[in-house]
Amino acid sequence: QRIVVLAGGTGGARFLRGLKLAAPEAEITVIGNTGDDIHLFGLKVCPDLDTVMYTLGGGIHEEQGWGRAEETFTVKEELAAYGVGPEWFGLGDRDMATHIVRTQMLAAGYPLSEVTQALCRRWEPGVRLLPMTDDRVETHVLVDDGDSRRAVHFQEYWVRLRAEPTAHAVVPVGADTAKPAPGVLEAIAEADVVLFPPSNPVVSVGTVLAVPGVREAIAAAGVPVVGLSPIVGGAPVRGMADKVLAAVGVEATAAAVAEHYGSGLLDGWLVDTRDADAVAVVETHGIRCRAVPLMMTDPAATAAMAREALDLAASLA
Ligand code: GDP
Ligand code: FO1
Ligand code: CA
Repeated sequence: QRIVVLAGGTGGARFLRGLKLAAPEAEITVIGNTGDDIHLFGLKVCPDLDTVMYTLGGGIHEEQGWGRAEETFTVKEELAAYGVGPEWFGLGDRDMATHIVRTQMLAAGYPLSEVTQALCRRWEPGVRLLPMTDDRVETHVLVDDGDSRRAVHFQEYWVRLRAEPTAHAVVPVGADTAKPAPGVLEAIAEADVVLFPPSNPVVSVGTVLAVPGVREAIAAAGVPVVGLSPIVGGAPVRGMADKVLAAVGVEATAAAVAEHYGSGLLDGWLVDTRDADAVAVVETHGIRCRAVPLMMTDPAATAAMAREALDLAASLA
């Protein structure tokens, strides 16, 4: 079975760990969000690709959900002593080695997709990890700033500003002219099922879908597309997805997110048991829906979620 998953960072990576347990024989291709990418200290940082790679490869900081386990911050402290920031982004020493290898390979002319493959030779994530594009895409957020508005990089909005200023728009800058990375459209065309993990619908899955051709390839594949809600009980399980949903005019409910994806894209949707009332609402939009436990408390619970998603897909095939 060939499974394609459009993934962000923590939510996507944790789901993938469960999916690998649920479908050990499957060939899993992950199309990773690169809209969160940022250049810092001359280094190219790809938070969501790294989160997937470290989580599946056993190097992740488990509680935090991003960055390396047993991380230290000596380089960051030394940079700060020179007055060199940003001080608000925690780039650790171990993690930095990844960014150095990546930046060096990019400077030598390798595309991000090949660099990612090279990094994965160390981590062996057990999935094929593809960046959505080799082209530069950077998500920016339009926020209130006193009496005016300004655009800030997504990481500045999310990490420095903690998503506190009202967001009016989320723009994946560069997406409109980006090309899908090699293998992306092929993987979708050959897929038996496409899954949207409980990743951020706007800045993770939404950004992957903003790459021209991806949405069309999913529709053209003619295979079941099933998603899992990152919103449980009217709020994100972790993080501030409600803020970016508001910026695109979507309510932070499991049903509203399904409607946002739409029946043109989505065939099936899983909501948490405490959102069972949403099932009927989602089905009125032409999307098959089931209520099952959606808390990724441990790999076994997450594997059960993945099984439910694959079952729903099989019933729609
Ligand atoms: P990020 O790039 O690190 O923000 O990660 P993703 O975009 O992949 O996923 C973020 C989303 O994961 C958040 O909106 C959370 O609500 C969701 N999430 C995290 N843990 C869980 C969980 O246990 N269950 C569900 N249903 N969603 C979760
Ligand atoms: N998230 C934070 O909230 N604070 C940080 O200092 C931070 C550093 C960081 C470094 C490398 C990396 O791969 C991820 C990092 N993240 C950090 C997580 C990440 O940038 C975002 O939380 C997600 O991309 C949100 O979607
Ligand atoms: Ca992210």
